[in-house]
Amino acid sequence: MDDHAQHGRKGHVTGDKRGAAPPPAGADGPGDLAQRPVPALMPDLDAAAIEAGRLLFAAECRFLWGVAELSQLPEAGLDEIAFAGRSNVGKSSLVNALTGRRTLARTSGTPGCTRQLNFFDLGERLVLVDLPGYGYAQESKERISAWTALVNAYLKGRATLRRVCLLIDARHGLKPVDDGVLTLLDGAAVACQVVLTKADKVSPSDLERRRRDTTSALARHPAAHPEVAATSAHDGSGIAELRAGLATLART
Ligand SMILES: Nc1nc2c(ncn2[C@@H]2O[C@H](COP(=O)(O)OP(=O)(O)OP(=O)(O)O)[C@@H](O)[C@H]2O)c(=O)[nH]1
Ligand SMILES: [Mg+2]
Repeated sequence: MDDHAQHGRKGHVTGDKRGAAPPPAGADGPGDLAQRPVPALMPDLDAAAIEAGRLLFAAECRFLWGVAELSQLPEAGLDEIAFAGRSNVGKSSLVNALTGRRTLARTSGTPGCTRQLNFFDLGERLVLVDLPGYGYAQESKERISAWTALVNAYLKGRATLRRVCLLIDARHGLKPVDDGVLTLLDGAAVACQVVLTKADKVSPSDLERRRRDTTSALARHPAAHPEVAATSAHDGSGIAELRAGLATLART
């Protein structure tokens, strides 16, 4: 069965899983939902947009810098897309899935895996930034507030930051800390795309309900793109569509 038939949307390209990274060892277990298709994301994307996204993310992607303090932030160059969200939501896994690499960004089932801002050059057209997570409770208060301050300062003050992908676990939805990030991005006028992660862990109807609820909540946030994406780094759902959306930001 091809992807068009799977998703029942003739004429639209959806859910192309080619190139998505295989799930890393230790991924949250998919249960019996892993193999079923996730409903189409951004169904109006045409084949040319999907292909542009595929091509961009098939380019070489290399680690540039790891930044643990604001003073170490390198001079801004290419436009940047940052991946933000609560600890363990799947930021590093999404960077790996988008770039089709298994171990580009380090992932772990233990929250607090990413401890610095990791910058990756994508084909000299765009920079991807994998951020430390918000709210890792097992760390000391000092470390949490230092990470939060670093991430917030980066999000508010980076001239080349074109878009923030704010990741939300599809099982849990928006939390107060996410709302705080959205408010910060509103204030800084930084465009934000909300991405539901771990879509393989919820049923299609729950995913749609979560998408609707999240979309309604975003109406209060002018910086947020009104359309909510949904992805699974585990089975590749929504990855091709997100690549296509992000490719519109890349240097040509
Ligand atoms: N089932 C499933 N598990 C996922 C998915 N994405 C990530 N995971 C798992 O969730 C856990 C956390 O993933 P990470 O990518 O390390 O999360 P993170 O947001 O980068 O975490 P921090 O760096 O600690 O903030 C790992 O066990 C991943 O394998 C997904 O789409 N589906
Ligand atoms: Mg991480």
